[in-house]
Amino acid sequence: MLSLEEAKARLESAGQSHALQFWAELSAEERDSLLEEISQLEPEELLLHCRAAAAAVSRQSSADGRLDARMEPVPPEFIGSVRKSDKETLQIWGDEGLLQISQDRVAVLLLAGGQGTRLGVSYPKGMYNVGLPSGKTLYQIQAERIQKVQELANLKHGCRCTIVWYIMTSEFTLGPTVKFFKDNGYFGLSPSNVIMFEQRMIPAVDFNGKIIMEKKNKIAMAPDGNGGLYRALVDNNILDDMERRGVEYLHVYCVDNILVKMADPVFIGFCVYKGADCGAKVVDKAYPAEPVGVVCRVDGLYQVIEYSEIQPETAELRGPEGELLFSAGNICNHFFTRGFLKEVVEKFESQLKQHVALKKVPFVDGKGNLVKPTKPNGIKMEKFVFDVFHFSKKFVAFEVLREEEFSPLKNADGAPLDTPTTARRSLLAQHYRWVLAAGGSFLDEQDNPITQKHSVALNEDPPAICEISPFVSYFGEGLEKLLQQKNLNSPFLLDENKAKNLLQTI
Ligand code: UD2
Repeated sequence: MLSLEEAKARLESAGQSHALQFWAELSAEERDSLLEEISQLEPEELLLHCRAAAAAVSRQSSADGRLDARMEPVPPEFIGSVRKSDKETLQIWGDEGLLQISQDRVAVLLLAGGQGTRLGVSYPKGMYNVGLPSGKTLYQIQAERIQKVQELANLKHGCRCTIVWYIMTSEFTLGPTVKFFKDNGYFGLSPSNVIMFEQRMIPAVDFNGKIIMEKKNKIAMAPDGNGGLYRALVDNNILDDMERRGVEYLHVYCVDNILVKMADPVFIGFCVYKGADCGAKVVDKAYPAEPVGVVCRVDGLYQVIEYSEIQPETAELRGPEGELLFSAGNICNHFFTRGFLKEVVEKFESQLKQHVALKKVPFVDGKGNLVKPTKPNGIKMEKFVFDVFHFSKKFVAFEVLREEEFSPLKNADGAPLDTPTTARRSLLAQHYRWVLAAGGSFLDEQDNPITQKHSVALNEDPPAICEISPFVSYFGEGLEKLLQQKNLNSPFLLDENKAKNLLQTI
């Protein structure tokens, strides 16, 4: 930790001496925590960061406009698609993925350093329970899906494989995430295969390039965006760990999509089959302002333009059939080879774009009073995980079905979309469809048949409530032998025990 003199010198060289203005009023403990925080700011970077933040605000709007003019949609023939591929092709990709998994060459990496501000909970989003009959949280569902894919690969290839789960957290989420996993016995996974690490934090800066103090002894810090991944990989020797374990392919995903297919064999297989070093799952965008980035090309290179940065007129552009021109919606599910990641961290990380977000950041004024601003007063700089796509030598996009793969939890209930209710409904609707496809049907509590509905709208409750544990089925497979011609009383929870009982009755 720096001494007071060293801290003063460091701050002064970056034009940030005000961070110590309340020093005389602080207790010994408060002084230590402030010095600790200042010690973690690298002097050169601090100066550049504050200057860049102030300069970025004025540049921002004009630069984005220029980018829009250079955007082109991804030609359809460059997008692999679940919808447009026949069963045999999907099977070939899925088999390839399971083969790679069986050889321990696939790992998953969860981006879980975000603060979940929109959802408004004080704990990490992965700990959220959306009110499923089982009461499972997002973390538990994900942990169980990992175990199920491992089992599918083991059964097919007679092995005992491991999918390592890397989890990127931040100062906000590390402590509670570690505790949650420990308290829940890592949901059946071996702790040595669940590797949590922390991304860096950076200071919020006001419009004059001065770091914002949120308390007299505390700088307002925020995680450096999900593109902080690449630095965090280096800081925490994650690529070495992957190499040591023989992991060649990484499926990176965001925490809040209740339908996420962990280490999806079809996606992994597709990317491997195509010889890709980098890939992204996309869904057809639902409406122009949907908060997902669009995968497109800029100057011939693949890129994602984030929803916060695309001009509304561009997002609304339509093709000849009335379809959205920029329709390849990013769902934050990415494929990377270890070789590509190595190249990124060695050669390109420092070139990653800094995105600017103007935010209302609470601060202490010159008299030490806490002020909660009513309009944006601060700049947060963030890197985005997809900003490495244009360094790829072979990029692929893979279009998946929204109802099977994408239902994010972003907002608290009461908002129209992406809430706990919509997430719960999507999962229950998916499992309802799986039961019908397997030849099962539903009865109500009085044993009256429930009329079947073969298509359930995205934001609608299915006619019957049914939840299937990931331990029983990963993507709807294996249900026929259990459920064909069975009448199930809604609500129906199909866990491992019930599946065993059903097998015994056949
Ligand atoms: C993300 C995508 C967007 C779209 C959407 C789909 C980015 C930059 N944008 O937007 O294009 O795919 O998801 O749901 O990827 N995170 C960290 N560290 C941080 C900030 C975020 O790990 O410093 C994690 C966060 O915990 C979450 C993921 O990154 O798992 C996405 O973050 P978000 O929910 O803030 O992103 P959103 O919805 O703006």
